[in-house]
Amino acid sequence: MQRTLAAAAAVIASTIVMSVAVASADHGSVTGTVTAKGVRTSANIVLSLRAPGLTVTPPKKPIEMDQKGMVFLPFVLPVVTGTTVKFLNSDPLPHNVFSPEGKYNLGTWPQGDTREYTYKKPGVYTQLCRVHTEMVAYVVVLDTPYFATTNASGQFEIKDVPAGTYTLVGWGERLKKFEQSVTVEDGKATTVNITMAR
Ligand SMILES: [Cu+2]
Repeated sequence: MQRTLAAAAAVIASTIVMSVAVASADHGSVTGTVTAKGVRTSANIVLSLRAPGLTVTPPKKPIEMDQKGMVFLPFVLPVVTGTTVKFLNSDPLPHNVFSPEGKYNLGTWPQGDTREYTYKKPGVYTQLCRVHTEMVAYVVVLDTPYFATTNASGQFEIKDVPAGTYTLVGWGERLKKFEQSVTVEDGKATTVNITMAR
């Protein structure tokens, strides 16, 4: 009987230790607002946290970028290095995808067909269409799992970030690159308000 009680106590003790461990693994976040000057919107700005030794795991399934209503959707697509992007065409006419930085041209294809491209190096890849010269989008390839894109109000939230010191990097179309050191604490939100300019 005593042995059973001791065993039960041991189980309870280990359960408590486990729940404490889960609580302490409650990561922090970085939130804030970007004010973009000299451009018409503070939306679609990619904020990412950089630090030495960060590793990324690309998703098993491709991430989609559509061409619909004569625009690329989304306009800015942040992904981690190694991600495959599937380019769709939802319009009743042919579209093309090529990228000057990536030096790839996936061809021109009709509605319903798709093409894929795997991004092996970090960087910003402009997506253009040879058929419609006004079409433009960006695939932003990152060597960090911690990133977010600003909404229409310029707000962003990078979630589930382990405690530590990072370099917060901002990228937006036609804007100068932004960099600032930020410290993240577990269980807390670090708020950073940023101004970016052309
Ligand atoms: Cu097109």
